[in-house]
Amino acid sequence: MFVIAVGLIGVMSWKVKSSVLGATTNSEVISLTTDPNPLQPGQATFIINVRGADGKPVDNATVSFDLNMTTMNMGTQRATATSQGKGRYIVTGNLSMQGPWRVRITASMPEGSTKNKDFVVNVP
Ligand SMILES: [Cu+2]
Repeated sequence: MFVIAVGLIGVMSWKVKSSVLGATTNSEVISLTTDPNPLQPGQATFIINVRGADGKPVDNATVSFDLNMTTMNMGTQRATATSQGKGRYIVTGNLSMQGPWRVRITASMPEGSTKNKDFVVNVP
């Protein structure tokens, strides 16, 4: 429970900073941070953390994302994230203009399930 509480606080504080909206759809946890943060137009690194229902990092998931604006079709960017260990995956994308972008994360978990989570990040 301690780990889960810390995770929620982290997500909430980051949400305030970056105007990110995300909905948890299951007990597993997919969380997202960006570099830079706050974002700016151009290349960005998306840092995805994947944990199982037990709160432990999941390293051998297959994590992919697709990226597009919420307000217009800019062409969907798709890529597979690279595992860095400790449940951390990174992938880059091009936020080519200011405004709201939808980041859809798909994680194929080692036990066979697939988890999806959408985030909206704002490029100010
Ligand atoms: Cu646009």
